[in-house]
Amino acid sequence: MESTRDRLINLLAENKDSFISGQVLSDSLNISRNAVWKHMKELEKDGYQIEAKPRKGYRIKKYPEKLSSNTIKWGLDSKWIAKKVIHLETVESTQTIAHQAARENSPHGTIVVADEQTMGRGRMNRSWHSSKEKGIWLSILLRPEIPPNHASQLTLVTATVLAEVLSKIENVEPLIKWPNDILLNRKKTAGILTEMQSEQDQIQYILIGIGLNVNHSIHDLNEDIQSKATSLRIETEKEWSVKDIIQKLLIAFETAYDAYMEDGFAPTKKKWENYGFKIGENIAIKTFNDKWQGKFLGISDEGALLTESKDGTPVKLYSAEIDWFTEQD
Ligand code: BTX
Repeated sequence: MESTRDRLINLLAENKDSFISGQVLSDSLNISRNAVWKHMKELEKDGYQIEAKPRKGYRIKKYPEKLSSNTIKWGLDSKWIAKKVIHLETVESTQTIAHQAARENSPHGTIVVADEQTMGRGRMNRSWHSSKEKGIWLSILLRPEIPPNHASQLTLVTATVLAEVLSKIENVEPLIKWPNDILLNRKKTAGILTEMQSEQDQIQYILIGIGLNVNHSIHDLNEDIQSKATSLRIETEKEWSVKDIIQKLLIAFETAYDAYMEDGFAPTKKKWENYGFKIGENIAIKTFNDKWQGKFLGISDEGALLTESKDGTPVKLYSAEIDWFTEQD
């Protein structure tokens, strides 16, 4: 059940540019006009700017910066993403909450956002540091009708979206380290974790987990990652609105996802390659039984890493250890 406060915010949000009279609000919410007025005072205390005009009524002028389901939805002109927003202050991992939401039939496009994660997850059981209100810790629930072996393409779609959104910021030049780390000045600022629940040939759901360091100072980054991680604030020397970036990401993601469903992976491949870290340069490759150096050629039509084999012919690698940071001859 939605609280009266949430219903009040929704009513005001639906009439974004006009006023709603106290009487209409009181009738719709079944509370007294005095109670409406009291709710408005509470909203102001929480950082909402309310404009009240005699004989006209109320309107929200500005939302608070603080994340909540309401502030994320406010002004978010989306078709299907984030129609359901689950916002929590502290969670172990937004992925865990999103799995639960998926099992409870939450719709395609549901998002889970937290201010802080105490056990944020990276790939292969690694951990992801997610300090309070410093970054974006977000999971997107998708129910795509694609074969399960195409799921990793959605990770590359997401990496491209992150790079595109960040590249719009002045003096920020993101690169994607294959498959999906976002680097600024060769340091990791975002990571993506894709988890899938599927049957043999059918996806039940996919969770795309995005972690993006936004307002961390160097001291807010854990010691073990200080030399290889960064944040938008460290790179631009400015604080950023986490809420605005979430909204930009969601809209860009929705557009990119729809385009992927419509046109397949080819357009994403091209975009991804625009941002590919070390494309055209030599990298050191280690597979389970071999080691060599070859030029990084790009990604294949399915999203595999395309490099030169020992004899110089192109080869696709689906998993390999790459030495990205040591300069090769
Ligand atoms: P990954 O396995 O590519 O990266 C994990 C590695 O990155 C760690 O071992 C560590 O070296 C480094 N690292 C950890 N935290 C950070 C950080 N804040 N910034 C830069 N480097 C870091 C990448 O995994 C996938 C991360 C997804 C995180 C999101 S947050 C929302 C969702 N919920 C959740 O639990 N995970 C995802």
